[in-house]
Amino acid sequence: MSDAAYTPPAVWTWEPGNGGPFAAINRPTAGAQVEKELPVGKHPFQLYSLGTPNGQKATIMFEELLEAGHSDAEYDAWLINIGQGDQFTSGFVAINPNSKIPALLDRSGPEPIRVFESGAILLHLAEKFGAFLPSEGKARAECLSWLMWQMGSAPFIGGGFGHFYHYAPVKIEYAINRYAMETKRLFSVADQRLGEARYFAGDEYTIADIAAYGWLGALWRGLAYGEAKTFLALHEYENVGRWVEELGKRPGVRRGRVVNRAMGGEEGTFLPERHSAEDFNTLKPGSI
Ligand SMILES: N[C@@H](CCC(=O)N[C@@H](CS)C(=O)NCC(=O)O)C(=O)O
Repeated sequence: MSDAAYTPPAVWTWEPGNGGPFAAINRPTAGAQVEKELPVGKHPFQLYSLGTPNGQKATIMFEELLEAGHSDAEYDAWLINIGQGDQFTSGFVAINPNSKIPALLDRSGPEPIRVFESGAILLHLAEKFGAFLPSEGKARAECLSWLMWQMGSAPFIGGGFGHFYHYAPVKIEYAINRYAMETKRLFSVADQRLGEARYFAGDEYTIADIAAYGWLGALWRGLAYGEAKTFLALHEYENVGRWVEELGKRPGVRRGRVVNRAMGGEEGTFLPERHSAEDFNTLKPGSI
């Protein structure tokens, strides 16, 4: 290995610029950096997000609920541009002290309820609408287990593999080997599960699938981290491929994955914000 040796000092200190391409946005402290309120629309649910794999979990869930006939699940999706620091405004921090998208304000009851962490948003909505979450027994336990598996594994794929393979200003062989191995292991876990069951929880499509699709789907379709699909030989995971293609035909998934996107494709093929079902009609034909 040719990586330069680094001896950590006794106490680490932060200097602006030592965070790679995220240097401008990441800091070692929490809390608001700017006083600014969030906009509020007319619907019961206010989503503040961006169309990343974590953000897509929430938009796919809303579109799946609407597709299933839950008209009370109407939502406003506002764009939080994490590259410009929108996650550090006082309004956003008030609903997510962790300053990460997605974050939700549920205004459907007598007092607004904040929900942050994509897994918590999925659970909150699933319980509220009695949808995409088996009510009891083995199927519920499987659903919750795979949901937590996904939430625990995403940082290894994104913060580990994606960061060191694609974003890091220096390519560190040790780090890439470590996280490529872990990402392939996670694909192997998913592939074995989807070889024995149609969906993660069993026969039923659930929030465990919605959570996993943003990540596994983006990598398997070659949409994340440059040449990662080839580098990780993701075509080997045929059961994951079968599942990604099946989910990719669902209207709720197709609509959800274009909402809150700010880039990555021709203009007019995605919706940075969504305030009504009619907004999809403004897209170029074939966008969803
Ligand atoms: N565990 C969180 C992770 C959310 C997350 O990492 N969001 C990223 C975008 S995918 C973000 O907001 N990053 C902004 C930052 O780190 O400043 C969840 O699943 O909601």
